[in-house]
This record gives sequence, C-alpha cells and structure tokens, in this order.
Amino acid sequence: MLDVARIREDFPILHQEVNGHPLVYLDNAATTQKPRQVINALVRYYETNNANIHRGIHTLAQRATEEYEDTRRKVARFIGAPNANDIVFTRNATEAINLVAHAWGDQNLVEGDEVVISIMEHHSNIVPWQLLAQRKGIRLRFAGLTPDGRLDMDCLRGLIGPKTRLVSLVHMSNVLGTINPVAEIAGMTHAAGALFLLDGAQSVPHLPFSVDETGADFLAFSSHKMLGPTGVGVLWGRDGLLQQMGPFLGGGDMIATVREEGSTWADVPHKFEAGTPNIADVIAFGAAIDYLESLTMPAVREHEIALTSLAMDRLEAIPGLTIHGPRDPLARGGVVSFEVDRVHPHDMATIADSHGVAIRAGHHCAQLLMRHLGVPATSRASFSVYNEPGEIDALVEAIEHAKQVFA
Ligand code: C6P
Repeated sequence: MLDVARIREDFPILHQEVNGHPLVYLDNAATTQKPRQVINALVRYYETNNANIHRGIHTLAQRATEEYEDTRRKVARFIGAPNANDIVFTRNATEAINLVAHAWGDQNLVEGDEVVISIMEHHSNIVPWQLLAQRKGIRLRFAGLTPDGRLDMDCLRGLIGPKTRLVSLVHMSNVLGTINPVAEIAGMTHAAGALFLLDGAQSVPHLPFSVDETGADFLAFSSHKMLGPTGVGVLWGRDGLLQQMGPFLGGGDMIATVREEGSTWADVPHKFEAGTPNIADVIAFGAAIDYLESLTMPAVREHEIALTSLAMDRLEAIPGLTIHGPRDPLARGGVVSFEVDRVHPHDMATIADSHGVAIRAGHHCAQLLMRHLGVPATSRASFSVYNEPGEIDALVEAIEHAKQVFA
C-alpha cells in the first residue's frame, strides 16, 4: 500500500491553495506533477554536470554522457527491455510514433498495404498514419468498440488480414480508461505477419509493465505522464527492428561518416537521436523512474484501482451523471470520463476549478471517440500516486455545485 501522506511531501506543487481551496490535482492523464527528487535532479545537473554529450573528452562531458546513458538503462529495466540500445529518446510519445511512421513506414510500406488502428486512439496514433497514407497510398482501417467502451475484438480480428502490415493501438485509453488485451492482439497481429505498435502513453506510467508480456514490436510513451519532465519521450523497438530502419532526422550525433558524396549512420539508438538531445530532462527522467520503482508498480496499480473504484461508486450515485468506459475497475486505469445532464464539460471544469479541483474537459485529442460517444467533449478526472480519497469528496462537491448552478 502506498503511504500517500509521505508521498505528498515530495510534491511541492500540491501544497498550495487555488481559488481559496487546497489544490486537488486530478488531471494526471494530461501530465503528472513532479517530485522534489526530479526537480533536484534537474537543478543538480545544471549546477554540477552541464555539458554536451557523446562529444567531449572533458570530465563534465563524460559525467553528462554517463548520466544520460544511465537513464537509458533505467528505462530499459523499467519496461523489461533486454537491450538498452533499443531505447530511443524522442520529445514525446507523439514523436516516437511519428518516427516509426516515417523511418519504418516510408521505407517498408507500399500502396495498398494496410495499417489497422481503432477509434479509441489519441490523435497522435491517428494523424501520423493519415499522413503516411497521403505519402504512400496505404489504407488506414479503424476497429470499433463494444457498447461498454472496450475494443471490439471480433471487428479487429476481421480487419487484420494478408494486407495488414502494422496494427497500432493504445494500451490504455486516455478517455475511457479501457485496458486493451494487448497480448491477444499481438498474437493476432503476428499470425498475419504484421508488426504491432503499442501506444503506452497511459499504461507504462500506471501498470506493472513488461514489453515481452505485451508482445509489442514498437512501444511509445512520454516521461511527463510518469512524474518526469516534459520534452522527453521513448521509442522502444524489438530485436534489430530499429537497426533495419533508416534515419528519421539528419544531423550531428546520428552519423558514422560524412563525405561529399553521402553519409553513413551511427548505430542505434544514436541513429535516431540527431542533434543535441534534451540532456537535462532525460537525466531527471531517470530520477522519476527511480521514484516510481521505489514505490513499486504493483503498489501504484493497487492504489489507483482503489481510487478509481471509489470515484466510480461516488460519481455513479450522482443523479444525471454518466460515466464512459468499462464498469469493472480492473478492466480500466485511473481515468474517469463523465458527463452531467445539462452541464457542459467546460462549465464543469470551470466550476471544479473554482473549488481548487483540476480536471480536464474537452475532446482529449480523441475526436473519433467523441463522435462514437455522440458527445463534443467529456469531463475527465485522472489519478496518480499522490491522490487520496478525500480529493474525490472535493470532486463530488464540485459536481453537486455545478448541478445546482445549471439546474
Ligand atoms: N494525452 C491527455 O490529456 P504526448 O503529448 O506526445 O506526450 O502524448 C500523446 C498521447 C499519446 N497517447 C495517449 C493515449 C495519450 O493519452 C497521449 C497524451 C494527454 O489525454 C494529452 S492530449
């Protein structure tokens, strides 16, 4: 069990009032807050080790390089990847997916090939494939959902066939909270001879995770949703896949040789990390991983299941409130999207803010899903390691207030 009171001491930002109320931060699916350990790692890096990496002979450059590469090893350990060189640092999960669309898609796909995604995807797992379709003439196919907000596996099975080259799906929906049966999907995908890209932006931060168990060939996620800094994402590729791919961006650090007649590429992961990377934030991301590991991911998951169960029980008891996604808290992550009769989600979020409660309202970068749900937007509460049951009381109070205002 997590000691939430002690954890909260590590998060300076939580100890403030917003609009005259103690801050209740329930927008963790958008980005999480950062513990002092991560903030200190940033400050310590700039105060003691700041230098460019992979280039310098001097001591600071060596220290910075060592710390940056140390985070790569930590990331590999955290996701159960056998080889740290299969970890590429990007700006975010979005860039990681775009990297695959360009460096793998442009090189391997031809007109008529098919990429299968679903209507519960975040825009960052839709638009890169639409752009690839424009470039290469591939066909993009969309799996639908069951009425309770799960992936329709029969539909997905029907879409995967001999023309399928890639299945690219979210592990945990940022709107519905649904956790998809990824190992089964990987089996179906591989049986068709296709590759499986997993969008782990919402799952890696919250679930005990092992790439091997997911069966994924590519995995994308972001540091900022797992207590780390913004500006750092991760792409992982299975055994040699990254080696077979050409570069994404060209420039310094990604080459072996440069001649007038052309260049050759550095080995992975450097081939995909052109230019000076986000050194400080990568290093601080290492501190975020240390922090999560010290809590242990099974305990993080257990904590978030308990909060999600409680939130769903309390919210369901409010007349006129509808929750989207599966009812079973074990089938979903710590994300609860809801609607309240006669209250627009933006008004809901504004009134919640007046109570010091930060929730997100909008389409959550999932317009295909909003259309499927028949709504322009939802309100969404999402949890992290520092949230506590009393904060759900504050959310419920804010919802009751919004209902009174719009009655
Ligand atoms: N979802 C949310 O509030 P980036 O922005 O690249 O770090 O992550 C993109 C992304 C990809 N997949 C999923 C499932 C996501 O939830 C996100 C980010 C945030 O839901 C910001 S829109």
